Amino acid sequence: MAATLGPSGWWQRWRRRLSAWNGSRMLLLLLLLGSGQGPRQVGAGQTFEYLKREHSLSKPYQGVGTGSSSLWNLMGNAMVMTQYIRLTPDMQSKQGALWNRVPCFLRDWELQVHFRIHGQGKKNLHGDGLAIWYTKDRMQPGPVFGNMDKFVGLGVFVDTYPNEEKQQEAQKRRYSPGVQRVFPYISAMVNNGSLSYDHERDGRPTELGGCTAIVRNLHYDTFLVIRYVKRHLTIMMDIDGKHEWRDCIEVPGVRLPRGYYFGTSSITGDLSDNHDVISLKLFELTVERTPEEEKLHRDVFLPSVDNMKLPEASTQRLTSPRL
Ligand SMILES: [Ca+2]
Repeated sequence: MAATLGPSGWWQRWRRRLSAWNGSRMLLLLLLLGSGQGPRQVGAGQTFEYLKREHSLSKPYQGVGTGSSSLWNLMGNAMVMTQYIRLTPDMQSKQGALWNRVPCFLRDWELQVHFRIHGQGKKNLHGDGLAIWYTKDRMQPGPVFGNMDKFVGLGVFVDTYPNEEKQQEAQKRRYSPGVQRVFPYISAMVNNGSLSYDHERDGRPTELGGCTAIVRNLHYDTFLVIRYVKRHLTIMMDIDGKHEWRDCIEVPGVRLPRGYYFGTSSITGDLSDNHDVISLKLFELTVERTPEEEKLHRDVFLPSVDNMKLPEASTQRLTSPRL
């Protein structure tokens, strides 16, 4: 389902901006470390970024806790350490999550995730990975990387264990060329509450796009960026230690309601890993819209993707409470 973009003007500006980033990643990091004071203009375009503290998380994690005054709430086995938040330790059958308490009403945003996945397990003997969420519900434990199934919103998965591939192997089946995915693998899914995430197939039936991301046991920092601008979802990663963003997923026509929650979660089963989140930084992006775009980009009440039919949500509660 992955799609590429036409050469629209704003996208060209984004591309230019990205290449500018590649050359000045250290500067960017320095800016980020000291940012939060007003807007930061990137490049010569019209785009401004504002760090939104109420949706961001960084050391020393003072806003994390269980109380109602905390900006971020922990769940399950998640633990606050001095240098990171550990969603799960490298032990079997653990699950943990971290949820922002403040709903996000921004139209255009970018979430930068600094994370680390590491453990004792050798190749393909580790799991299961972590997920990043922008969803209607929060703090709902379940089977999808520690979060509920049939979620409503966006899920981005950093899946470290190839369940489907292992099953195929056990049945002595081979993939046809071009079908096999190499793990760890990043994929994205948009759900209106009607779809189940198929864990046995690593989400293949519902993925919007994906890419291989060798992210385990690395000695340098690994980052993921989820950008949502003008209904265009872009996911990039910086996992090679080169301070460069690499494209992973691009999907136009993604309609996400406002007022959802950001979160991250992880689960281990028979196999395990340490799944650590070092920081989550949410930027408001200000972009210009033409009057036509303003009309087109009206608020929606259920997540959907253009040209992709999702089954109707089984629960009408999402839009109209049943009397
Ligand atoms: Ca998997």
